[in-house]
Amino acid sequence: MKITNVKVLVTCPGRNYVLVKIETDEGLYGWGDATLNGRELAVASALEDHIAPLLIGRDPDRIEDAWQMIFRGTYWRGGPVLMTALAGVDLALWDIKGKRAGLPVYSLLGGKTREGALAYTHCGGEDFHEVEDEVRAALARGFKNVRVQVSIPGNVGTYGTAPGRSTVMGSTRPDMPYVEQWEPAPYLRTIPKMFEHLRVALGDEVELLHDVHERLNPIQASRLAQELEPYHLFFLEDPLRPEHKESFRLIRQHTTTPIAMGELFHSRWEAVPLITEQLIDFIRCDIGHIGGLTEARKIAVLAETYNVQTAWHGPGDIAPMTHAANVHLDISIPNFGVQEMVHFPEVTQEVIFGGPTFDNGYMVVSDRPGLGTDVNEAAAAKYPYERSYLPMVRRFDGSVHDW
Ligand code: CS2
Ligand code: MG
Repeated sequence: MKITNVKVLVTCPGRNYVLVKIETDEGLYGWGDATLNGRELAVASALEDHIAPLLIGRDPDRIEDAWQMIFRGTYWRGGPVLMTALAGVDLALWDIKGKRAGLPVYSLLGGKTREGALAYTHCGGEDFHEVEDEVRAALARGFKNVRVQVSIPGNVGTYGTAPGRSTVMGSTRPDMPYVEQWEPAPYLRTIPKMFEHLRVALGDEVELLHDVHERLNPIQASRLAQELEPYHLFFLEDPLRPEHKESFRLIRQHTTTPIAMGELFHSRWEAVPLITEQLIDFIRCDIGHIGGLTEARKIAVLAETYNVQTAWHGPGDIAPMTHAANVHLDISIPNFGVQEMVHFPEVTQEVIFGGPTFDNGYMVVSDRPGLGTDVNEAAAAKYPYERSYLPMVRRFDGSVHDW
């Protein structure tokens, strides 16, 4: 079997996605996801202009060799754009391999270790009562784990809650980044109070998670993690930016709150110290930005060796193929922890269908060969790319902060 064509499809059914279709001379094809929020066209160009020509004529069965060739075959390797492009190719090749074998990808990865992947969903609100109501609604839908985020008094727009279109320092145009205003002090005062409210209102059984979204400095993150200990979080996510791996030691010295990190990693070497020094409890790489299933399963094995569990990134700005890859890997490894999920809107499912489904707190994938997802290319053509950016954040004094 030979690869005959690599098609890159940029479509915007609800939000922009970059999809990769690898076609073969025997009629089999595979779809991958190469979506990088806010820099979609950079990835599309990396694929169309640089990577696709290297794949034509190759045997699609040789996934590891293709991975090594694409990753190591460029002198300046890695980074989010190139690793997202590589992930798109990798997922498409695993999709083909499954179709060729007549097996779902989880079977190729060693078969089921569990029936489904315990899922968590996002609950956000303007105040504690609104968050509580969202958690109750999520529990009623069958979730047992929920991530909770709340607006911060005085801040404009807070990650995980209604976006704040600050007109103070940014544009309100839909095709330009809106600017949020954020200060750490009110955030650090508010979050422990939110968990106090939720534990009193909901009890101890519901598993609560929180995403700091990399906005704190090491001592602030250590203080927050310590103050949250009484509320027994399932995990506290992304307390620091990935550039500060050594500072996770400070957090560890101050708390037993479980720590999760990894969605911003674009290389397994970023994960190594946090795993081998057991500075984290959950590794949360984004399979669509770390280089695909071929790379993620190597990280899962390293994590297993150090008793670290997986919690792959599962946001709304990666396509259902990556969510499917998450679950195929989740249900074929021994050290699965939890799986972030989102419900895709109808308009997205019109274009990209066959993704994982939700069943009473767990995500499941079909037994269809490959990843199980497919794309309606005619429908995709109805939704052309629309430039959009992730938000930006500035402090009240106008200085840039991390979103
Ligand atoms: C978040 C993401 O889901 C999460 O854990 O960190 O929603 C993240 O903000 C986006 O994927 C950024 O593009
Ligand atoms: Mg996150």
